Amino acid sequence: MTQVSIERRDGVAIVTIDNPPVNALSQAVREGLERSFEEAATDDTVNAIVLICAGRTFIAGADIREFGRPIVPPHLPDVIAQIEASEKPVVAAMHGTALGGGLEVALGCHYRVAVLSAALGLPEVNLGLLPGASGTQRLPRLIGVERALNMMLSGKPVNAALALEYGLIDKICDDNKLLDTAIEFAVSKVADGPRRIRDMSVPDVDGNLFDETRKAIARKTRGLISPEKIIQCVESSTQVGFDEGCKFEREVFLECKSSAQSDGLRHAFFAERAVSKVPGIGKDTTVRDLSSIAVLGAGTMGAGIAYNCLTSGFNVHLLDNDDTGLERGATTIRKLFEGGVARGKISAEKLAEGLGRLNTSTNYDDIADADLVIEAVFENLAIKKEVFEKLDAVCKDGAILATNTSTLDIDAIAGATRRPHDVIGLHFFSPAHIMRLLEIVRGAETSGEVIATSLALAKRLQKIGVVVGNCFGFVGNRMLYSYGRENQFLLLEGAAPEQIDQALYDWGMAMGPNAVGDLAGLDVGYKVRQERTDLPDDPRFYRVADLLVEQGRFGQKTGKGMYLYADGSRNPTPDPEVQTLINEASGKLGIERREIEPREIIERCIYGLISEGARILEDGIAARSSDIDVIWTNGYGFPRHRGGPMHYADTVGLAAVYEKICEFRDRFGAEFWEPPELLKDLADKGQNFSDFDKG
Ligand code: T1G
Ligand code: NAD
Repeated sequence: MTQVSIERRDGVAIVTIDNPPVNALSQAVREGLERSFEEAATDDTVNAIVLICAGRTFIAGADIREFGRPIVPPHLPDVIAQIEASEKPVVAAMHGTALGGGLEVALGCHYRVAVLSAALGLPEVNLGLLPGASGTQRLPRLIGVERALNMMLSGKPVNAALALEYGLIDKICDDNKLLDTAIEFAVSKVADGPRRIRDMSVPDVDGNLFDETRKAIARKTRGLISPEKIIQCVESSTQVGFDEGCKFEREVFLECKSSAQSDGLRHAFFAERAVSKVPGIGKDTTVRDLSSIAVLGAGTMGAGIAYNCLTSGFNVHLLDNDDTGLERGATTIRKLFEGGVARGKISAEKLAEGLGRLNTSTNYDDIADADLVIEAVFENLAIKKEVFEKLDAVCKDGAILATNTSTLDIDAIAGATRRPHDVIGLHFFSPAHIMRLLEIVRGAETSGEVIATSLALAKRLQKIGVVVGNCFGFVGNRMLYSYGRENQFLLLEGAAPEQIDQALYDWGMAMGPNAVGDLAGLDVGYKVRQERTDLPDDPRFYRVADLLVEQGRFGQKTGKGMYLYADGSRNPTPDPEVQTLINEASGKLGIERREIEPREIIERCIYGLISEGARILEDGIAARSSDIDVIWTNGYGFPRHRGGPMHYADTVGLAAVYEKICEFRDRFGAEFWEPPELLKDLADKGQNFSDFDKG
């Protein structure tokens, strides 16, 4: 199939790209553009050119799949230069999302027309890249330096109305009038001829802008390479000519493209798109209609989940068996709405409309007609089984009964009903209305319909739904146990809480394990450990955490946990009392404390994750290693630019990871560090986890 075609109408050549799903600028498309613009340039019957795309969107960027290998000519900057050099006016006609290289192509055109619903952006920074086809030199010339910089550093698209205001586009038209409007516009520009952005000068700008921008984004872009490169490129546009600026841009673009960070972020991009491909669930699997959702338990999670459902358009019934709890939950939801209005995220009308779809009660009969029930009561199996027995009795046939349990056995909970095929785990992450991850836990009898409906629900809630199997802690929390275990051991062996947290924070984790424990509440983990009967018989296992909880130090919620939180602040301060407690515990356990280097802290905590991740793949609890990566980068603050724990292992090399884990086994014992068979097998074959996924 030709991916680029050309036809003529009224003396206008219409060059159409048709490369589903998003008209990415693959090598074939670049070649097709080169050929078509050559043809249009040399055809005397052609006075102007319109570039348009078939399908759901204008060009959504370079073909990211090509970035893992050497780029094959024609190179995009050359194709764009050819388009701009046209003596006949070229009009870009845009719909859907004109992104990255797609917007750069449009900036190579002389004029731009877009439909009202279009979005235009340079999201390369999200892939650890920068606009590498003259975008950093053209956009400042067209819309000004500051706006251009903001668009490139945020990676967020602007809508057509704002693009018109910026001068990024010349005309907006109705969604169904794009081609006609573009042809008419092209004809109207024949007399004017081309208007080349390269010939425009960069508007003056306050020289301090770049350093101020660096300061402003420092925290958010901590450890990332490409944001600084973007600033350097845009700064160069104010200092050197167009061609020299483009030359510099290309050099740093190629540097970013070959970086481990971009590789990690590109992996994350595709991994998040792969999660929706679930074995046994096809496009023909029935998705049930969901309009009314009941949320059971109005606590920390219940209130957040209810708010998320309300802001996604569902009718919500919040139920709790405790009036105070219910009132607290309803108040939390109202405050979340008011916070949204205060931040300008939602309108007062939306607040009223949203709260209008909320009902509350303590009576189970009031939720008999709910299409979906999401249970978020105490993390106690007996209580959850009792609740599901009640739900089974009152809820209509066909209702989906979901539990937000963080660790408990879905099959045991489903076993309390006569409809285990309608029971599923929907594991939200705190805060539920913010965290993008939704672990969808399939029980042994959960039906395909219920799984497919849960995936559709995740999309409506703007979550990334990852389907996983049923075991203790599913994927995320099961791996967290290994990560946390090593943290606990390191505390006893000589590392201070703040030292461990700093090492992992510097390595890229959003927060260290001890600060996370205090945030989530040390009592939550303690209660879970108390319920478990299969914990290792090792006196060191979560010893420090247990001692803190037994002293009432639950974390932020009690003003002290592993750290101190003065006057309700959320800033952790090391507490000498805790260090004394830890030193005494080491003494009682006969552990000789020693100096521990950051490298050992990182390797033990991260390789603990990788090792448990490999076991999860062996057990079939996750379908792909990339699913594990999506869970940890979206639910546990694992650095996205490292791609996730399994991708990180691939970048280190599984042979080296295996060797290190064997060393840990020999030093710390096989109970916790026996290398998984899968890891040994892949390492022996010189393969990695992405090969496992392909298999
Ligand atoms: N290259 C290759 N495949 C792509 C792609 C791309 N740029 N964009 C999307 N896909 C695939 C995706 O993997 C999925 O495949 C399918 O298309 C649908 O995507 C030189 C260096 C456009 C807003 O960063 O943000 O240009 O899973 O499920 O939710 O300066 O895709 O079906 O097999 O996401 O409707 C810059 C990336 C590239 C935009 C559509 N561009 N794409 O969202 O569908 S770098 C981007 C998106 C660049 C230049 C630089 C979104 C979307 P599959 P989807 P969607
Ligand atoms: P919470 O203690 O804040 O709230 C639980 C609520 O359930 C309380 O309001 C309580 O009154 C109510 N409740 C208890 N028994 C009930 C019953 N029989 N019928 C109706 N309501 C009842 O707890 P939480 O932190 O929101 O956790 C709820 C669930 O979500 C647990 O299973 C937990 O493991 C899970 N979870 C928690 C987090 C987290 O970070 N807190 C994250 C993910 C999942």
